[in-house]
Amino acid sequence: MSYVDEMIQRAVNKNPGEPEFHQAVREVLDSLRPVIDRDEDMYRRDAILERLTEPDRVISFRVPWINDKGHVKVNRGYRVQFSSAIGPYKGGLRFHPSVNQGIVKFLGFEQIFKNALTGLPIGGGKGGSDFDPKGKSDREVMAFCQSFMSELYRHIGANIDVPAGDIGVGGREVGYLYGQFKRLTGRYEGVLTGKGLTFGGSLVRTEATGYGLIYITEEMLRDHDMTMSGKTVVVSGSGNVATYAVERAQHFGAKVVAMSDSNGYVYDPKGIQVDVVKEIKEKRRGRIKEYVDAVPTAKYTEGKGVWSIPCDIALPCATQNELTLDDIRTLKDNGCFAVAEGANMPVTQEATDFILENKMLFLPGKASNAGGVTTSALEMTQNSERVYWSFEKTDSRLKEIMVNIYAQISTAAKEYGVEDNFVIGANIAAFKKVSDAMHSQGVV
Ligand code: NDP
Ligand code: 2IT
Repeated sequence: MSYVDEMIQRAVNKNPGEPEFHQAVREVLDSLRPVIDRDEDMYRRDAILERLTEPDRVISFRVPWINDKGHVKVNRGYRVQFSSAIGPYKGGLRFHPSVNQGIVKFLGFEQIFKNALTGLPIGGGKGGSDFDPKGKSDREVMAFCQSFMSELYRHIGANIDVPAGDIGVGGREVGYLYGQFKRLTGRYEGVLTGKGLTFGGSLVRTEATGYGLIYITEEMLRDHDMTMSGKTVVVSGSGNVATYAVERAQHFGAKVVAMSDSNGYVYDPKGIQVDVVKEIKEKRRGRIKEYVDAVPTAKYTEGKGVWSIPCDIALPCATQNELTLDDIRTLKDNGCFAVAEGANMPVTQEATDFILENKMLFLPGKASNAGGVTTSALEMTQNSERVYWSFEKTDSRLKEIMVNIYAQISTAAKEYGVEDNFVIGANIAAFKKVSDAMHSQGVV
């Protein structure tokens, strides 16, 4: 059996009950065949793939907190510190009832490669909890965050591990987490990113993932003699990534006609009004169906059908495995020619294979959603310098880095004879950096 096949099998055998982690490992390792096969003996001898697929450490802990009725609740918290080959662990925290160890490991594993593509010195990590912030009062969310940090604080630090937001974790949660870290340690340091603008946060971090997604998508289109202008776009999700992807796509002249949440989707043929979405989601913490109260000409439909709406470009920005083989067949039949992942691994393996076989354009999340962590790293830079950068400076650095990521993944794809296969391009370009650092640092 080839080294790659052995290692895929090993990841499955050693991590039972973690299908998302298996999926992420399989996708990355499959792409690396052209690199590994050239020098299999060396990679085997140094056990590069065994070390790459085994996290530095997995931390799991009890999070007890008291709800508004005075009852004690217990959730489980995680932090997976996956790889520090190229910098301190960096990656978000996800609060969602579906969170388990396998999901945090898949996200931490992806983060290693994403962070390498940014060209900034950050390793890969991820964390979170099965806590559901939906329907909780601010006080309950604060109680949970304080308890979560009461364990997490001993494992993180500005030069050790720097968490940030992800699903269910935004400015409010990062603020509570930061306050508790400071209280426990007495240290005012850039230990979290996505902080409020009055206490060390960076301009553009809120917009960064969605904006970055559009910058790299535009760059891919430009490279294929097209532009976003005049294209019809469908975006799934209506959270942080989705909202700012819509905002930037519209800025570039696209018409975004649909958004969704886990209950259903809205179709607005005149173009989504992003201010209405912000009002519902950011201020009221409401549901996307409320959109039609403000825009009666739009239509709300219960259920998962957002991909049935015809578009040129699909931007999945909600969660993993939300866009299936059936969805991509429908999208293609309706004229869709490009998909760029705003979420982490939103397109299933079968749907990705279909996309590549049918020569549709496809940007994998580890490249296309790297704008968030990029701007987090720029926040770390500003914290170290003890300064704030302007919106324009931060946004132009973000854009520059997204364009550079496209150049790296497109060059790597060409170099290995698979032009326009950005899945292989991204995995190879990132792996080369990480494995080079691993070789140089010896057996650790
Ligand atoms: P938010 O919590 O702000 O929004 C998540 C959105 O996705 C909501 O609309 C939510 O709907 C929907 N969603 C979540 N889980 C499900 C589910 N199981 N089924 C259907 N819909 C779901 O999160 P973000 O926008 O921050 O994150 C979205 C994706 O982008 C995630 O994959 C995340 O890992 C990724 N990402 C985020 C970055 C960031 O900077 N925030 C950076 C890079 C990637 P509902 O409200 O109904 O739950
Ligand atoms: O998936 C991701 O890249 C994020 N949730 C952002 C991580 C970060 O550290 O900003």
